[in-house]
Amino acid sequence: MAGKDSGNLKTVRLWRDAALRARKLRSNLRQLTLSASGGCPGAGADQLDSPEAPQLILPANIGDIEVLNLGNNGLEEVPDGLGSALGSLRVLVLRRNHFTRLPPAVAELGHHLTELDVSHNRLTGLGAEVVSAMRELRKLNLSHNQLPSLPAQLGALVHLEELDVSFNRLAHLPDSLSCLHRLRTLDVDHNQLTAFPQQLLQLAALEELDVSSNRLRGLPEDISALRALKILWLSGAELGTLPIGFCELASLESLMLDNNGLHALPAQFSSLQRLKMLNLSSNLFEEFPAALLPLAGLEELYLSRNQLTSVPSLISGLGRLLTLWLDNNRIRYLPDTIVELTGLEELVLQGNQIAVLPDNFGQLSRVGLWKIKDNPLIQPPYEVCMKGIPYIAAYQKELAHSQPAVQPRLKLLLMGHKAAGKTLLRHCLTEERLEGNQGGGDKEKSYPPSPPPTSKGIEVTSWTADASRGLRFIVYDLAGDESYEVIQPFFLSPGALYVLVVNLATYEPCCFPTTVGSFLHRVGARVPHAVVCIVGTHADLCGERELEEKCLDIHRQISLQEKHDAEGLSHLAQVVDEALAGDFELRSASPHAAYYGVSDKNLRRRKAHFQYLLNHRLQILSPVLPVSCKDPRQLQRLRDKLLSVAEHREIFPNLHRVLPRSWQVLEELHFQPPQAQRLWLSWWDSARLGLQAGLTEDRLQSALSYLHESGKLLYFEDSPALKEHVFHNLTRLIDILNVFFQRDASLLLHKLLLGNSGDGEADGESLPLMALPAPSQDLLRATQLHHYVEGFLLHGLLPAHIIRLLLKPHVQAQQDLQLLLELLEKMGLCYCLNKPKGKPLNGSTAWYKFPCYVQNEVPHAEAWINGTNLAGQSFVAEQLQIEYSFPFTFPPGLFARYSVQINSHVVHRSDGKFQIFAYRGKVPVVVSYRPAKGGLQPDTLSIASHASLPNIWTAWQAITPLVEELNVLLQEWPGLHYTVHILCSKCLKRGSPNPHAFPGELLSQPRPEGVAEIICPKNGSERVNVALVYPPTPTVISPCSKYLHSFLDN
Ligand SMILES: Nc1nc2c(ncn2[C@@H]2O[C@H](COP(=O)(O)OP(=O)(O)OP(=O)(O)O)[C@@H](O)[C@H]2O)c(=O)[nH]1
Ligand SMILES: [Mg+2]
Repeated sequence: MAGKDSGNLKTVRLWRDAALRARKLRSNLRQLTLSASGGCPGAGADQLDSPEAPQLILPANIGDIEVLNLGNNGLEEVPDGLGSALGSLRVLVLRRNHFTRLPPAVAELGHHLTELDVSHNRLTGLGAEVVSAMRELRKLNLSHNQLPSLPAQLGALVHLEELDVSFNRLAHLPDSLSCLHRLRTLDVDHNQLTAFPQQLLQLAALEELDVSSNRLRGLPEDISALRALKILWLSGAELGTLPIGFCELASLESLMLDNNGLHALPAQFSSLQRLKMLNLSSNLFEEFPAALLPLAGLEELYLSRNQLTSVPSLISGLGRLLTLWLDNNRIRYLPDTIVELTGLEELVLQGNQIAVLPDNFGQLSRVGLWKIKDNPLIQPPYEVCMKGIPYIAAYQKELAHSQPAVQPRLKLLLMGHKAAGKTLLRHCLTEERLEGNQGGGDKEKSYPPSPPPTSKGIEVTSWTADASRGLRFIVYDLAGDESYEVIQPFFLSPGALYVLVVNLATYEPCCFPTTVGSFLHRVGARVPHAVVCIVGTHADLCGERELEEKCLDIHRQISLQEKHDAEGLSHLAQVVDEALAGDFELRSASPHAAYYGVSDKNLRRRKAHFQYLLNHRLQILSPVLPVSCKDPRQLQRLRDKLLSVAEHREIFPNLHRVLPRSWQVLEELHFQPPQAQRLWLSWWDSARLGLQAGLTEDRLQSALSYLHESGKLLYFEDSPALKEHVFHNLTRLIDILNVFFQRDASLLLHKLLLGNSGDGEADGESLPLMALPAPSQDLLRATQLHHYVEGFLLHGLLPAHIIRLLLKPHVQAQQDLQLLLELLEKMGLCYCLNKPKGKPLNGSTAWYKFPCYVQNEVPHAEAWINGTNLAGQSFVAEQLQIEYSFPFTFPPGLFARYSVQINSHVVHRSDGKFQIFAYRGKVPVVVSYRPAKGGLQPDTLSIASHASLPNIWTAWQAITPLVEELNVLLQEWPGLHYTVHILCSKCLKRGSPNPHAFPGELLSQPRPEGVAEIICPKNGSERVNVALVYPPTPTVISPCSKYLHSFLDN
């Protein structure tokens, strides 16, 4: 009984009950289980290497055995003497073998056999004689075979009580079946029936019937004859409608009707008063079927994947309901009475249009399974709803006792290419409305404002866009210069409005990828589902026609890109589907197939990820909005437009939410002295403020996520390294980041000279200067500092005392510097070159390396060359190489941050712009990044090592932590599509330019049992040792980001 949509707990329960029943029946019998000597039951018989079918020998003296299990042995014939040796046999289990027909020996056992299980074999026929011989049979399982028909003799087995012929190829059932008057259970699901078999209507004793997954296309009116029927499964049977006679099946307790194209139920359906479980999922109901409301005994109701828009208040009449699934409909609100269903244990509402939950949700305290994601929730806020009923209850209670405050505020990010006009646009938009700035912004209010001389990386300002409604934008202006690539992703958060700025004067269709396309890819990878609008500046420099054409071209190319990406993903999802359709054994035998050897579980994960990517596309608002910063009217139009987008309830539902007073107090407390001045607060500091505001720790998270999304502060709840910090002082954080990422020699020098001229010399770390006259001292000092600046810009190297000078205004004590450096390390921006792991530096100067500054193309490569032969001939050792490819976009700054992240795992490293050579222990590793070459080859990042075959585990040990570290970083990019492959060592050894790539999923799978080699389809099906493809122990699949996680859960 495995209908497509019936994969719920209840199926499992039913199965378990049946299994228990069967076991109980047999528990008093003498049993024997035999397996073939070479057989390895767990691995499946197909994998046996032996060309001959396995032989089983029956032990002597088994005449009194009553139950014989020969399952899972790869048998084609039963052991010799079976029929004569087993005079008392009653139960024979032959499942999961290779029988193509019923063994004739079974006929000899026929007169005493009561149960026979031949499921999961290759039966194509039964043999009329054998069937007729089994006169006493009570239970027969023939499921999962290839039977095209059943013999008429089956009808002679008049004692038969249970018959399972599911998963065969039956187009008809024999007429004689109607003689099985004792039949209680019949499984005919997953066959090729084209109508409901009339003969079944004679089976008056039938209690359980499964006809799912046959194309029945309707039921006969006289189905009412099956009066004893308690369990009826009709999933995926293309019924379309139900006849009125159906409603006379008065004994029905469980009914599966999912996936049948049903629009409505007959009014008489309400007479099925014994019904406890009803599955109507995946049908076409637009209205909640009223005929269900009188079914007071109903305990489980599934209405997932229909088109319901509302739920009637009378649902509270279903007072025994334990399970209610209403996911993936179009429900806009729930009736207040739903909270009267206090017995509910499962409530599934995800994928609807619910914005507000009824009050008193806390009454549903028994709900353990609660799914609400993918609803435009406003009240309570999404974060609260996701956490579960107790949180909703607490929130609602608090709301009832406090005065709610409305604070519409939206984070607005300006992004785009260098000199696109973001900063001027920000000035012009916020001009006269400037409400004192929040971040490192400047103070000009005059028009025309002159933009700052050098772009400042990231600037944050607050803009009261509509004073009458109190609507405020927190504007993040992200400079387009590449130097900032490594830090900007920290500022891209969900729930914001992204404004992509394009200079229309210089725009040409050929520069779409660099000025628009790549930005969209990045935002989509970091914040899937983000809302983006495109603003074209410099309109004053374009003719009317030119303006129109360019805007249209951008619009067109965006659609093309979007279509191309979505099609690509759908295709990839389809490949996974196809792989899933074949079974694992088949997959493991097809080296050419895309998912060679990948487990079903891994494939389902993959599929879920593709589905997530497809369902969470950017929301790009069209058309392109042209504007000239010189024209106040156009600027006003743009302001109005941005306001109307922000105010749009469906686009930004959160803007309209009513917030609890405590959240507001929490926010105010963060920005009050003394904590306001601190660079960041620890999570505990924040929690203490939360307590002051009346927020207990468990509810703090929701409030902080809200403040993060609305742009007020930064709080990285998903980052293991950063979630202990709350960055409320954005101005200072950005100032500090800008110090390191502005890449401007004169600015750096200026800062150093300023820093050095102060009282910094008092401590021992300042520059050691000899006793020289003052002017020469100055000169020498300047030269030395210049030298440091050069080293920094070329190699990314800085000693701690110079960093201290650079950070002078932010650093009072040595301890401050230490904390700051730790923060930069946690952010993955730099690492300490010479600090031994976990030990302090004894007096010597600590040197820091900022990998994003590394310029040299080729690092010192001794480590790697040791393994190879310089003449370019083959490697002495075996190579392991894991390759990540990024077909759409490579996350900006990823390589630099990864360089930092791996530092705790490696020693003796040597860094190049695109490659790092290092050792893990004594084993060499190399990490290399290969940027995309045009559109043809994707960006790749690979991690490699080598060792001799017997020692290959050392190479795995070297690369596994690096792989896991990369997986952690990639979680910051939930919308990113990338693939992982294990390159074939044999191909690498041969120096093949195009080595075969095994699916990366194998990294998280155990090595297949009993298999020593797997096949590389390149180079004439060469055999590769499994140890070169599967790690010794499977890598832990990194916990996916919370977004995908909840998606997978559902
Ligand atoms: N004529 C005209 N000039 C503009 C317009 N918008 C911006 N500019 C000019 O374009 C140049 C670049 O503008 P910015 O605002 O600094 O560009 P940006 O996008 O902030 O650049 P980065 O910060 O480097 O990424 C400046 O000289 C602006 O004065 C416009 O609408 N019309
Ligand atoms: Mg700028």
